[in-house]
Amino acid sequence: MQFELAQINQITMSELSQEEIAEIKDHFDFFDKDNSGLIDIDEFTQLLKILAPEASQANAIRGFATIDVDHNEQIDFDEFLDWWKMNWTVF
Ligand SMILES: [Ca+2]
Ligand SMILES: [Ca+2]
Repeated sequence: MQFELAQINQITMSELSQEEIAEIKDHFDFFDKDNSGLIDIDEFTQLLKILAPEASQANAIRGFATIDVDHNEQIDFDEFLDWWKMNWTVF
């Protein structure tokens, strides 16, 4: 079962279906509390508390900087999608 799961993850990483993208967009919209279409550091800190309760504020700041590839201090959906495909592994 472990092996099958790993295979599924690999497929997900290379190619997402429309359904998967829609599902990730739902997560993105959920965390985008002010519906700005972007996730800022405050929203990201809230997100991290749910996904990784043990993460510290320093983790949140470092993680945010890693995900925010273009350094505009906002996470857009493309950046979020790339991060999600890596299974949130940036910390
Ligand atoms: Ca927002
Ligand atoms: Ca950005």
